[in-house]
Amino acid sequence: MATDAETGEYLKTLPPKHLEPLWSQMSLLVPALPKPVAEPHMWEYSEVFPSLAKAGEIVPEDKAERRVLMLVNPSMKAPCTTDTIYAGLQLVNPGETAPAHRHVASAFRFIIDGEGFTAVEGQKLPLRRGDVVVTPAWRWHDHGNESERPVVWLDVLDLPLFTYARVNFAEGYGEKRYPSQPVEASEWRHPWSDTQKALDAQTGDHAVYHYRDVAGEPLARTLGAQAERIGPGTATTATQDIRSFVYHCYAGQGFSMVEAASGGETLRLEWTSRDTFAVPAWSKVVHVNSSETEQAYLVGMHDGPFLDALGLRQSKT
Ligand code: 1HN
Repeated sequence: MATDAETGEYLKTLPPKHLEPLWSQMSLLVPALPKPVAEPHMWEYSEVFPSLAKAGEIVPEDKAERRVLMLVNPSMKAPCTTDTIYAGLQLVNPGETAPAHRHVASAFRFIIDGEGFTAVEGQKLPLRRGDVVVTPAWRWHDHGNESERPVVWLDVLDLPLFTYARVNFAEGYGEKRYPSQPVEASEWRHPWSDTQKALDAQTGDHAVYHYRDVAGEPLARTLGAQAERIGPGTATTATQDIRSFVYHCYAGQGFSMVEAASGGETLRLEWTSRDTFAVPAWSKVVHVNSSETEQAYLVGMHDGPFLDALGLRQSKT
């Protein structure tokens, strides 16, 4: 056996060779539990919207390719809302255009207020409250607003994945708009009325609807979306999932009890219509509808397809 002094001398010889011992870091690299950096966090719309509206006044169209406030997890840096998911709130004023571009990252949009349009690869789709509209990877897209009021939506992208695989890049289209034709029904547009119908058709106090594309697959190769209905005065059963979620409340009033993977205090995140919150991987979660009379509707964007593609989806049981 070497003495401590000998081991110390030996360890000093490693860094100049760009070597490090695994044995002193093994439990960090292979922890006993999933170890997201993100923490549970709530962005109340009543707090975010005034800042976004201000950006709508002081940040002109030509100074922001996209006028977005990013929802940055308190334990992380932009673009992380969770370890794998980026979310932001975007505002387009009447008459403005968010110019055409395309990129490797995939985007979902959940429309919060107002009415606008997004043109995805030539399909000019309406953006109406509650709709989920998908911009698949590498499709031309621009946004606009032909109404009299600002349109606001939640953007959800797989951007944090590109902090590891640095292969996201974008191309601008030369002109503000990519040529498009108005379309109501599209494989990329999921109107709220269809979602609510599917949720209300399910019996029981907790209904889950998984958004699917025309091939029956999740909406992106990296990200998926689900909507949930929680009956008046009821709570969901506790889940603990390796997926992380960005949740958005479409309607209702309630709270989510979120215990982080690392344990510790359980956070109570109060939500109402238009609020958005982050649920990191492996959190224990219960959603509670605190209204005795109204249904609550949540939409959860998650990284399930990414985890599944890599064979990483595990549960402890
Ligand atoms: C993007 O292209 C949009 O097209 C929104 O509306 C948010 C965040 C980061 C990178 C690209 C959009 C984005 C984005």
